[in-house]
Amino acid sequence: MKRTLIVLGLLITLAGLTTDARADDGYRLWLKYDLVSNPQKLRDYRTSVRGWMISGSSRTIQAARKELRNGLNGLLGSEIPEVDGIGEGNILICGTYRDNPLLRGIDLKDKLEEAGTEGFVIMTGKVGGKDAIIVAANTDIGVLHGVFDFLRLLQTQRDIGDLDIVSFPRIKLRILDHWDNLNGTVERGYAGFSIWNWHTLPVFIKRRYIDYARANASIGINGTVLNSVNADPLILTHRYLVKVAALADVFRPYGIKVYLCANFDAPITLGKLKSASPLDTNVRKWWKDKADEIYSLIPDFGGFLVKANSEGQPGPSDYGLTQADGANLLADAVRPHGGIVMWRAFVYTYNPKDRAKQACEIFKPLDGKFASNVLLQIKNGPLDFQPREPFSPLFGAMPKTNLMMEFQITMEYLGQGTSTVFLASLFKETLESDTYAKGKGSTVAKVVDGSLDGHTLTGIAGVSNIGADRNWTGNEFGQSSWYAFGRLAWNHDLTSKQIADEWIRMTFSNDAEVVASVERIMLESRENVVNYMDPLGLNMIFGYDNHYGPGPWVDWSPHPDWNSTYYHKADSLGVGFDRTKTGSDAVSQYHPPLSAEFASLTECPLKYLLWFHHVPWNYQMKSGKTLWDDICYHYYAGVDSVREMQNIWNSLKGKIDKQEWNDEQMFLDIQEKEAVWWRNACALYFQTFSKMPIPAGLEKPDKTLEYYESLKFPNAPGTW
Ligand code: GCW
Repeated sequence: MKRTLIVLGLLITLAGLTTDARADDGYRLWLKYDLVSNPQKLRDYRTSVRGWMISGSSRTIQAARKELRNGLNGLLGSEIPEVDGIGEGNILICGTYRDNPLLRGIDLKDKLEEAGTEGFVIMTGKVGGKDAIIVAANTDIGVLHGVFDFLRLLQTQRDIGDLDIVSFPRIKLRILDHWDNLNGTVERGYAGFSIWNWHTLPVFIKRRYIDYARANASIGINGTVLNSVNADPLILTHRYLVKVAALADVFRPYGIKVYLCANFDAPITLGKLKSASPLDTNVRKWWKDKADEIYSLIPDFGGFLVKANSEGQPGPSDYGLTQADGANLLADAVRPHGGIVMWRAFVYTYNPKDRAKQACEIFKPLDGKFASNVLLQIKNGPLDFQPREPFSPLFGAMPKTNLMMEFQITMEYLGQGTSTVFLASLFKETLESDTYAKGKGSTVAKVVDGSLDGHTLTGIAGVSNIGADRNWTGNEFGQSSWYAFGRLAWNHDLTSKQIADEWIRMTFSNDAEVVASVERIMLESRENVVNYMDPLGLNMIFGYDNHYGPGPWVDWSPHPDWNSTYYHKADSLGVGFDRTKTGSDAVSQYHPPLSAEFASLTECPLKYLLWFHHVPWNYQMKSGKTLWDDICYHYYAGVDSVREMQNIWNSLKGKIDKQEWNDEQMFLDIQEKEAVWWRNACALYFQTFSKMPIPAGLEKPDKTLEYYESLKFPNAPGTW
């Protein structure tokens, strides 16, 4: 009996160990390369790829070779040999036209011309009379991108019998912005500390730095800004630049350049000069010398990102000069080295009539004044990464300036680290918005990819959601927004559904039910958050400073536009910010017919209603409900849909890796509680103005408004 028990115990322990060994901790991101689960597909792939070859010897090609080896062996479940000839055929041939003589027998000229410097061609064809799959490019980095794309075809179990793909990026600079501080904290970071260990650099190269580069290269990201826009000047000292150079060296083979945030006052703080004025020749020399020093250490350094005269940061206005004067100062310094400057348009004063108008007021008159190697980096909306904003009217207002997009992948205002929100929908909504700058069809995407105004220096940035958490993003679904950012930066024509589909297959499973169910969760997730946080165009009603949870009552900041009340303007008559002619007239910053549409109470899209209008509580909506009832129903629908997300996820138990499933179940639990918190707090707060009852049949808040107002979160993550 005793022996049986021991054996039983041993078996249970072993079973436990096996389960744990299979448990996925999310570290591998979307590059898992697990065995292809569909037996038919597996057979097809094994037949089509009997061997592989890759030509060239650069570090980039070595990285591609390693990726191919690991990827193919993992996906196909056995050692697929690297070969040096086409043999019996069915070989995967990768390389540049220049390095691989086998490719010269195929007519690739037109396709390669289209592929450009970073793109690639993937096609099936005959090489030396034998069947082959070809991954060809003009450059080694193009080959690496092609290898990742080919592996993605297998990961997502696509048909590879008849391939004819030409792929190239539509936007030149595709960049992750890290808001990482030198002390290891991450501003608005919800996935632990910074992944950069400045203390152990430049000697200690963490495995994670390489995997970071792999992940980014696999989705076409080609730049990274290592430090926060609230920049510590220390990053520009030699001691840190040597560390930056070490990271640049890790990223180089993956086609990723490093950029740094520069503090405008660095000539004073580091250079001991009396001023940082762009007109001061010593200041100009200081920046030139600094640029020379940086490029001597990092010959392919990308350039600077600057936040100036915003939220306490120094800048050219300190000397009575324009934002363009400031940007051009740094642009001059990096120009001889081929560097660029990304200058942020997130500039505002604290007591404006309408903060949403300020960026346009400040920057539009400067159109044409920025140096050719400057890009003006504009947040997607006029304010600040809200769950929903109309697009910033600067897109479409400065045809003579290189304008780049800034999205926020970290979810400062979208549930932070715990909520499940797939941001592709938000990114797409902005990119597809029509600015009407040159008539119908002048989309934000066309401004950003340069096609509307004929710009070639184009860019898109995403504020990173990456931290030292084992799975990189805290909630594993955060990975999907990082993934989506890269995929859209490469090709903004992809749909949210296509991107979700890829990510789910690579991350969780190719099982049709899993794909369909998780896709539903992801595609609806952003609207759900909007519904329970900021329906009908409400915005900026978050907890003070940490932006965690609801805070529509916040009215105590000395900066008027840091108060929620400044934005929602609730009173006994109604709610919303009048941005029509009778109010701030922000509508006039948009081109017709959009300006008129936004200005009209009846034509304004409902999703922006309270962004542009102060609407009476008893206003009859198109739905037949009063505004008050409609707001309530949105809040309640938001909570219901989070519960629906929970139901869907619960139905997938056993179909997804146990650890990944458990983690998400717990995060959804948090999200449900937070959704109820938002709903109750906002309904109770706005009710103090509307004086109308929460519609019959809806569950009544179980706590008082005073309770919600009393909640404090001094240690909420990401604050500084
Ligand atoms: O939304 C605000 C954030 C700040 C951030 C700022 C910016 C880096 O709350 O934390 O500072 O935007 O974009 O500069």
